[in-house]
Amino acid sequence: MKEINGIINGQGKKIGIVVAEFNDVVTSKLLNGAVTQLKKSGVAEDDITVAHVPGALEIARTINRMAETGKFDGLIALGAVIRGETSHFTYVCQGTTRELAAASAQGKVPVMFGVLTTETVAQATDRAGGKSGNKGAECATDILEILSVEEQIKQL
Ligand code: INI
Repeated sequence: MKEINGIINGQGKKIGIVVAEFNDVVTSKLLNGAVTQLKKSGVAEDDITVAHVPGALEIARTINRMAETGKFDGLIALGAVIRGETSHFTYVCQGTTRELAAASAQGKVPVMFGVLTTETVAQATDRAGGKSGNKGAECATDILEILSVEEQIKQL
């Protein structure tokens, strides 16, 4: 039996991040968590590219453009969708989730989903460096893990 486990080693890896400006009190913390963790894991600062977009609904399009360049090994999508008083929240969540899942499943490179969808600002803050960790940092580790798994699959 062959078993594959990803290892976390960012040396030589080129990573793109797309981060939404909407709810930037939260998304700036996700970005900080992602960049800090990538660097801790061995990714060179020059190998990290960050694209800022207006809101969650614009993330997938920019992720797709970055994927098409062939210049990135992996991509991270960061955003925060927080429930307001209208159904807009639902549409933004559904659109963003569906498009990013498609980008990762069908695009050239893996895409990590670091878009928080929460009821309150407090829940989002908890997940952006607060008591429930930092989703951006998790995405940084996860992208390196999946890249390692894919490399090992190619070598079978
Ligand atoms: N964008 C977000 O990133 N988070 C939100 O919570 C949000 N809400 O609730 O409206 C949001 N809306 C903006 C949207 O993503 C687009 O940027 C905008 O509609 C322009 O296309």
